[in-house]
Formats: sequence, structure tokens, C-alpha cells
Amino acid sequence: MKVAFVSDTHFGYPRFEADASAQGRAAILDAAKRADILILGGDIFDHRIPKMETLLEVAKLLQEAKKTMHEHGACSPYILGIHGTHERRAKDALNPIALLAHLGLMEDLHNKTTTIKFNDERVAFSGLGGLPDDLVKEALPRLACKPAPDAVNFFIFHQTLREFIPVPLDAYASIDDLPSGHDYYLCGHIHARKEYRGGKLLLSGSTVMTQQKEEEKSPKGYYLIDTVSRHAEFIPISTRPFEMVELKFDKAKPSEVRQVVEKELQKLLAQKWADKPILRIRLSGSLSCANSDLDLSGIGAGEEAFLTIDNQLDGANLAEGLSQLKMERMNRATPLELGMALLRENSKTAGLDAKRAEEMFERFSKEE
Ligand SMILES: [Mn+2]
Repeated sequence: MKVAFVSDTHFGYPRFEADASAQGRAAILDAAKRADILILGGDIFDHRIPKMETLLEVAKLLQEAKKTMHEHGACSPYILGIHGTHERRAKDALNPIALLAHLGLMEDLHNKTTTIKFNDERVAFSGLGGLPDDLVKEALPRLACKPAPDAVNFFIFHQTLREFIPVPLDAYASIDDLPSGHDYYLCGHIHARKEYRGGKLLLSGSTVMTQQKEEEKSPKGYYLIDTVSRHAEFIPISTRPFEMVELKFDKAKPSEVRQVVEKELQKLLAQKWADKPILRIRLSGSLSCANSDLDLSGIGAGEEAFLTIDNQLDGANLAEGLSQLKMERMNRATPLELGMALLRENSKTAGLDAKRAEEMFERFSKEE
């Protein structure tokens, strides 16, 4: 059986909504042409309550994918998957992946095992939908889904594990905490492609650019795994070009920095891009004066590129770097996410169950 794994398409992602659509669609339809089963690894939508238009777009896309799969003799139910952290809602609230499952467009694998017979093979899929990372360690041993006997077993999840981040956090689960007995572990959530344990644990990365990190320069795409030959192939899709450069300074004058940035931008724009590129210029090192004296206003790529200038000058000490990182995270989070995180934190000291706190929060936040 050929199993395709597509994850983190983020349909409805506001910054690059057209890219999320085009690239997510390309990955899912290409996978539908080649695979007997298509697995979605979560964060298919960017929001837990997507716009109606986005829901319809994905519903139609899955219909089209299923039709393609049916025509080449793929295997019913064709599409299976889990919700990601972006789609996660309280236990009694409907998330968009469960909605698509209710509509018969896919099967929801959250805490379930589905065994499929295909030709002479038995292949089983178990899943765990996205959770706050600090709750995973507790959740893994309590799962009801488990590997099926005499089958090739897949476990699908959507989390950060200790091994995936440069500074491991004790509260996070490790690869060793994953349920044993599966042949392949497929993980969403991390937006760059990674492989661990000799290819038994595969992270396909996202299909759209979201973080503009160095590691996102590598191709985006999906995995196609042949359960007979036990060969996993990464299939790239065509994406908007991305380039990131770092400019280092040593006690530079603000006018000098501005000149160097403008020159670098001209150089970047002079390259032949297949499409309007995403460019990130990172400034590091030190200035001869305060950072506030540096004026980078008006430096723009106009219509020629999506440009971000990341000014890290003078901020070389660790404490400042960390608080900046925290601020960046806070800025990316919605007020709802911030409120939820705060309540979860405070619920620990108040002796309130974190899950219960979340349910109450959702009930009162009235996002609908
Ligand atoms: Mn994601």
C-alpha cells in the first residue's frame, strides 16, 4: 500500500492565504494521484473555526481528492487524519476535522485505530490529535488506540517532542514516550521536514511558509511511504521562493547599515525569481549608537517581494534575546490563545483540572 502523509496546509492562513490554498491543494491532489491512502497530519486549517469559504474550499478539495483516488483503485475510506493544535477545541466542541469526518469526507483518527485490508496486506492507523505540548506525556499512556496484530502499523500525531527543539523542555514528551509497536510514526506541527530513528519517525513539514526560518529554505512537500518495500520518499511541491540573509555589523553607523541593507535588497531583487519571493534580511551585531537611531523606514521591495527586515542589532545578550522571543510568540498569539494559556497556567496553582479550565474558557469566550 502507498500511504501519503500531508500536514500543516494551514488553509486560511491570513499572511499568505493564496499560497496556503495553492500549495495545500497541490500537495493533496498530487498525493491523491499516487497514494492508496491519504493521511492528513493536522493544521489542515489555520483556525479552529475557519471561515465558511475556507471550509467549503477544503471540503470540495477532499471530494476531488477522493474521486481521483477512487478512479485509480485506491482504498476506501481514502482519507484519514487528525486535528492539529490550530484546530483543537474543548472536548465537547466540534473541531473542523471532526466536521469533515461527519460529512463523510474523511475519517477522524483521533484516539482510534482503523485497520484496512488492501490486496494481501493489513495496514492499521492510530492517531492522537494535537494537544498543548505539556499535556502529551500524560496523554500518551492513556490512549485507547493501539497497534493491530499482523498489520503494518502507523501512529499519527501532531506535537513538539523534546528531540525536535534545540533546548529540550522537561515538560515535553520524548520520542521514547511514543506508544511502542508501530512501524511508522508520522508527525505534523513542525513546519520543516525532519526524519528521526532511521526514517521510522517522519515529519513532512508544512506546505506553506509561516515562520521564515533558515530551515524553511528547504523544499516543502509530502511523504509517500510504500508499506511493501518499506521505502519512504519525500515528494516536493512547487512553492513561493524564500531567501533569508544575515548581515553582520560591528559598531556600525546607522547610515552605513541602511546603505548595506539597501544594497543587499537590490542584489536579492536582481536575482531571477520564478515568482514574487519572500525575503527576510536579518541584522545582527552592534551599532555605534542606540538602536533607536537606526532608521530603516521606507526600505521596501514594493511590489517585487514580500520583505521582512529583522533587526537584531545590539540585542546580542541572552536575556534580551529570550524576552524578544517571548514577545514574538506573544505577538503571534491571538488574545484568545493568550487568555487560554494564562488560565491553564493559573489553574495549576488553583488546583483546577487544566482540561476543565479550558472547557470553561471556551464556553465563556464566545468566539462564535
Ligand atoms: Mn502548523
